[in-house]
Amino acid sequence: MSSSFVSSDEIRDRFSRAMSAMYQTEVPQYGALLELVETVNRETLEARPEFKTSLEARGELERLGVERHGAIRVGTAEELATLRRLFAVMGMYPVGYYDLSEAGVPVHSTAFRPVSDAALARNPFRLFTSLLRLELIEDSALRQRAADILAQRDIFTPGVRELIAAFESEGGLTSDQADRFVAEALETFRWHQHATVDRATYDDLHAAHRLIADVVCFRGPHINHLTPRTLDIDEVQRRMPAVGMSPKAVIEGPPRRQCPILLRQTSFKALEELTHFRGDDIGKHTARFGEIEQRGVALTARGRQRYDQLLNEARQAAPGADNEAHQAHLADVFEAFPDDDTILRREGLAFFEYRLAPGESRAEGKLEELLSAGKVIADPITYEDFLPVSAAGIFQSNLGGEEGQVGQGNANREAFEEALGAAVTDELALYAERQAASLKALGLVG
Ligand code: OOG
Ligand code: NI
Repeated sequence: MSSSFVSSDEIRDRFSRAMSAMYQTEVPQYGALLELVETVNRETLEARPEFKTSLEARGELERLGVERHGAIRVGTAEELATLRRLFAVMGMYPVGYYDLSEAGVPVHSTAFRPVSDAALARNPFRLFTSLLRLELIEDSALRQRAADILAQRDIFTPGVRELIAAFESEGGLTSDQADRFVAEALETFRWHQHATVDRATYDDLHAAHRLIADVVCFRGPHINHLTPRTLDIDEVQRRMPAVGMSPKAVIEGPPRRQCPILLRQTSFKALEELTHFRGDDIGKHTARFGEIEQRGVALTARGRQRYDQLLNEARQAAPGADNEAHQAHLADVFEAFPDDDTILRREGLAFFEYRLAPGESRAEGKLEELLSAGKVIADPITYEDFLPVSAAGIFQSNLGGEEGQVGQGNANREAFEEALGAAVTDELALYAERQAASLKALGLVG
């Protein structure tokens, strides 16, 4: 590779900053959310110095301030496949398959994200990317109309197509090319006040499912939210109303814990935005919002099964929509899930990364003994992915809370991968590799 190329990590970093700046001008409330999260993070670190030290040791503190994730929705296989090539320029690859039809949302999804430890540490920016499943629209005439509209648009600028091709043939981009790439790529995700269809078409598609109207009726896949990472999601949720945001009713995911697991998320509700339709009609479209997330340890297949079981159990007997009651109920049910790093590790419920304690030069002996003696440290590996049930909750909160009338629960990973033009990486394999590599580097076995 020519040394005049900038790294993909650098391009991703520039892009995520540019995306954040654009979204703050498009949705000013998002800027206010960033400020709120920053304040709460600062206060949390001040109040808990030992927590700060442990985040620092794990390299988590530095990346805390950079953007975490966003979400987009596309309509065709060609759009998805080109996005795959576009994200590869930024070192973002498809990880995981999420079936949202389970929850009545007619899409399936992946997350484009960095995969190596170094890339994640530099800037973990990721995009939850959903492909509309037109086959789940029952009305065949409407299905055809949506497909025809989608076939007419090109969501990419000629400039970005050229730069993607240059990256692929040359193996990289120079700094100037990278800047142009960021500017051109950003165009794909910009909000357009002007719909590409008339009011009647919008209304028909909207009636089939709000999400279908959102994907089909605009020039491109506008970024629909960005999500900073908070260290105390309960506190941010509590403070949202005071800064003029209307939080979604409940925080998705597991309850608050000593040893946070997976991912907790909440959002402020989507804004009603003025939309111009063809034929000079004006209306409103509701799609864009702000979200926050708090990340915990990645669970093994076993831990994840346990989580899914308990979450299901909790959902069988959900006590109303109020967040406090919801959280108290979840906390009761999750009593059954160990809340101690050592137990999570010994029971094989979560992934850990091993390192020598400060001052140690070699790891000699058995792993458990070295850990007990404090010579080796096991750090929880942060969960970098998403949760389908939570994602459905986020979708629904900004789609007006309704359950769509689409075919439920028919995952089709093969069709998704065919549209994508590649297989998605299994996220559990990535965490397992990272854990194994850390042991190997110490000359130890698990
Ligand atoms: C994506 C919703 C899922 C998350 O954080 O789980 C998501 C969307 O609304 O397009 O972003
Ligand atoms: Ni999100």
